[in-house]
Amino acid sequence: MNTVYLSLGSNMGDRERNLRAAIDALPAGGVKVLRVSPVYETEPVDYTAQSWFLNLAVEAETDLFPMQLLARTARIERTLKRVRTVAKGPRTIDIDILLYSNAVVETEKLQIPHPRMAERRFVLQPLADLAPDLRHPALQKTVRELLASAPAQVVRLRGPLIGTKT
Ligand code: PH2
Ligand code: MG
Ligand code: MG
Repeated sequence: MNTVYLSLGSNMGDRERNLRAAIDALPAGGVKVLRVSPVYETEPVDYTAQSWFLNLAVEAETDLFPMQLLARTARIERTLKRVRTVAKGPRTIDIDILLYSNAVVETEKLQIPHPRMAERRFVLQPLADLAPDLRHPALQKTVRELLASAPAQVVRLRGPLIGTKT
């Protein structure tokens, strides 16, 4: 079993419903959800001409290899009708793999730890709620330390995600 951390985001349609549907779809894909962070309403970064996101983090366990896990999360994204129009633009659901045990994966299709996680409060804040003392296997800093030095971004606590099956 490997412990994995995922970042989920939505800024189109019924955002909470999309997050809930993605979390509920994980177990059938071989991903056992252990804990879900609170939901945050977050200012868009990178591509800023888009609506605010709801973001959260998930702690899960899986026997899938990293590339298999990516295939499962991509399938859930497709099922939830994610359409890729603009890079880093609006989406019904985005599921990113942040960490996979202490693994470092460097392929063209998949990089773990997620290459931009250290700069993103919308990732680090919910992750810090679950695992503040977790150490980034490449940067050798804890999530709490990364959050303390991350660039400014508005990240507002909205509260727990209600109604997931897990
Ligand atoms: N995802 C992006 C780009 N920008 N901004 C916020 N606040 N939340 C996101 O999930 C997000 C983003 C690309 O995946
Ligand atoms: Mg993303
Ligand atoms: Mg993504």
